[in-house]
Amino acid sequence: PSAIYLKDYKVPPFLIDKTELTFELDEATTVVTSKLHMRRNPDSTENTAPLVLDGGEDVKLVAVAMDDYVLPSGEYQLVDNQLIITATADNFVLTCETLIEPQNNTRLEGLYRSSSMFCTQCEAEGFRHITYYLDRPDVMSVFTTRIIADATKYPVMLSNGNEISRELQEDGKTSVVWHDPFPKPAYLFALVSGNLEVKNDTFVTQSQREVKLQIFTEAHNIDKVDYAMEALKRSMRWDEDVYGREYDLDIFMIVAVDDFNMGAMENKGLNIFNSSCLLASPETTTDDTYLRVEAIVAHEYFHNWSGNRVTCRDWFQLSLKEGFTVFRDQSFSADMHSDTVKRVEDVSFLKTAQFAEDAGPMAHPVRPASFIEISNFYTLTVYEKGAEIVRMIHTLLGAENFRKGSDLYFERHDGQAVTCDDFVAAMQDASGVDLTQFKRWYSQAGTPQIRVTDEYDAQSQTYQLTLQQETPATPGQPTKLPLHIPVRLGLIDESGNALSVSSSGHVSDEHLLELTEAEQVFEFTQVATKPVPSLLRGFSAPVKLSYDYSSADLLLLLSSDQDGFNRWNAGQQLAVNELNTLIEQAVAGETLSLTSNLVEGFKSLLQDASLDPAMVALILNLPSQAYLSELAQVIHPNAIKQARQYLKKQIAESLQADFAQAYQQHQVTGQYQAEAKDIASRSLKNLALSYWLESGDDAAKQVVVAQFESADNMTDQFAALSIAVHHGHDKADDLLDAFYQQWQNEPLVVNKWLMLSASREQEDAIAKVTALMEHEAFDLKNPNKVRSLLGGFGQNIAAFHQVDGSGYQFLADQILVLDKRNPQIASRLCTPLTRWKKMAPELSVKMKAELERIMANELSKDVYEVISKSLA
Ligand code: HT7
Ligand code: ZN
Repeated sequence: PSAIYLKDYKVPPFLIDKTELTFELDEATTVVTSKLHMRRNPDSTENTAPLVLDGGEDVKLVAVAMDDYVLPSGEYQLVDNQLIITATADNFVLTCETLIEPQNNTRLEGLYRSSSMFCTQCEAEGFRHITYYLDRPDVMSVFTTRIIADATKYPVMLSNGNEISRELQEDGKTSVVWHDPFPKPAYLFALVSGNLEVKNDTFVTQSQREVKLQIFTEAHNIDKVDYAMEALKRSMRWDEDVYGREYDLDIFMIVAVDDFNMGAMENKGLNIFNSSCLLASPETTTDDTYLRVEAIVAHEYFHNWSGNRVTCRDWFQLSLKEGFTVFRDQSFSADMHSDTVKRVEDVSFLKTAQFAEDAGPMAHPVRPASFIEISNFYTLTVYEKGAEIVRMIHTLLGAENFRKGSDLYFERHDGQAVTCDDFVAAMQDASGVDLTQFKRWYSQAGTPQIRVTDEYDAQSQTYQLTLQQETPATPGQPTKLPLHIPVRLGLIDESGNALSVSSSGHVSDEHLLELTEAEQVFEFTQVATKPVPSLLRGFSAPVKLSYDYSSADLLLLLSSDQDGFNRWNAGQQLAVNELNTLIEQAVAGETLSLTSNLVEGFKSLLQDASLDPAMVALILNLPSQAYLSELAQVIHPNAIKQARQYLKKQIAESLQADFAQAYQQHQVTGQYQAEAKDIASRSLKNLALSYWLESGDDAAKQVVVAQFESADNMTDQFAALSIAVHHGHDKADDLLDAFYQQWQNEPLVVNKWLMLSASREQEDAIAKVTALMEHEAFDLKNPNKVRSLLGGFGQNIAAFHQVDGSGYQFLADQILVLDKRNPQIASRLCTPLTRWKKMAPELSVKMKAELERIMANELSKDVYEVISKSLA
């Protein structure tokens, strides 16, 4: 397989003004007829280029006609899944008849079957698995779609836009026509047909138009869509209030499907969701999932403007829509719940997973310069780091100018397919802020590092901060240029009070520094006393910042920083410092012992009633195995695990009574609500229970079982179960069995059970996971189940990182099997193996051997790209 490059971009030689599609849905062979109203692109210089349409190996061409002339086989060619027609007029209608077999489509790209329904997934290049087309985002067309099916089996027949006719045909089948007036690329096309139930609602827009809202599911799930419907209405209102964006069609539909490669898809007017990201009920859904459902409903809805009305010119610009839309959904969730909690969660995820990606073999810029398979670039870098870039623009411009910038962007580019440069240009033009250097964020991969040193002169009451930035080399990018980095900061005195100081003539207790050079000195005057700097407040840039804080400084920040985010960060840093010392001791085979006063810091947090319990829980939650691995130069998984367990036990034993008390104190009474206040209490209560059990108190053992048995919501029941399983509770087996018995008819809950069972650390864990693959609850065809089981296994440190390499071998075997069915899923499963270079040598060789074994097979483009880049 070969790479394609951003530098080779050319405008399409042909355009498709109108696309008319007919689907004759059938269990055996589905017939697709397309009529493409085409013309040569006046902006293209390739005036004599042949017409090249993309198809797939699973699309069988029956007939092709140009205007009314049926092309004989000598007048077109089929090469590498492309349909090539050399002689074309300047304007013509191309008609194609193709046959596809959705029931045999295991890749879940294009048109496929999920349970009893037909559904589609066309982003990024799925449409070519339906029919021959110019399957690229800069070809935007007005679609009319006719669906013909047996309405007794498939009464619901949906596509984009508005339904314009429905009639019973003479042959007994039903024909439904949909028309979408907004030009769109093929990746936003959608079709759904099946026997579905619907929940109806309405939304009145800011200009008083009534929009019909519909959520479709299979009958047994329709009672779980109320929360998503409310979340949708909140999203629609928020986008009007915050961005001035109104919905544009008369109907907005969402469909839940069980088999889906990702979370959800923003098809115009017809979003399709993985049921795990849409369905919610208190008994079956945890708080985390409630928040995820709300965020994903919002994310897909927000794409209607940031993605659909204004789309990407090419797939290298993916972050144009994804980074911006993630930023929008993060802001929405922050507004709906707690700003600080949301920021901590997002940053924690970024620092754990995106930083690891940025330091690994697949590191790429937010706007990649090349790819082999675009599906591999739906990454944390494009999404999460992309959102951080938009957030930095927001910080540099301020809220008001940012809004002017987004207004200008939507106005200037409505109906167009554009680039990240166009986005930045709109922000710059609307605000007058020069973003020329800032644009390097889009093209440079790697996580920048900022080293900070300081100097205080008591006599002149002057404080100097020196900031040095450097971005490490990444594959294909050996050297980097300085970036434009916004650094928000405040200074605090030894009692924790904010110091109001002067910088560049501006007096305030918070400042925004703009770091643009490799090294820069910033001076503050009127600094009454030697300060402790609170740096990078709110995580104002996606960087690794280091400053030589003493433990006392960190405790001061933890207890008194005015910035909630930095209080959490100080707590994390204290815990990381302690854990790193313990990890060193474990690697050296020494007896572990604590060296800091972390426990005292945690005690005062637990006793401070003025704090948000959610923040206390976040701080007391020790840095994850994955985050500590990201920070390590060389990863020793078992030493990290040992260090975490030891620290947890020490904290638990020292603060046993505090945890027992916190558990009682944060009980939530009344009906379950997925509201910030209750979620916060449940998170602290369950964290306290986990520490309390770890302390060895027998009373906690009983409480765990009692909570499991009496909980009226999944958050509490699953928390009790996970605590029992991970702390080796003697009733863990019974509880796992009871849980399966109780929920065996709820697939989404069963998936949680699969994940937890696979992550359970036991001697014979690989055998247990192998047995689970044969369990009635498992299904290799279903991505959610594969992710649950193999994702759970990946978290099983002892099993996955067996020194004999059997854990890696097991995963490699699964990747090879899955690659034949579903390359996108197989490719994502490779991630843990790609981190082999940082692993302790005895593990690293075993991982590499498995990568080489995979590489020796005939692979999909997806897996080939990831494995070959990892071995390079
Ligand atoms: N824009 C959507 C991307 C997506 C996708 C990409 C590749 C393969 C399958 C997929 N399903 C959905 C999701 C989003 O970011 O909103
Ligand atoms: Zn998206």
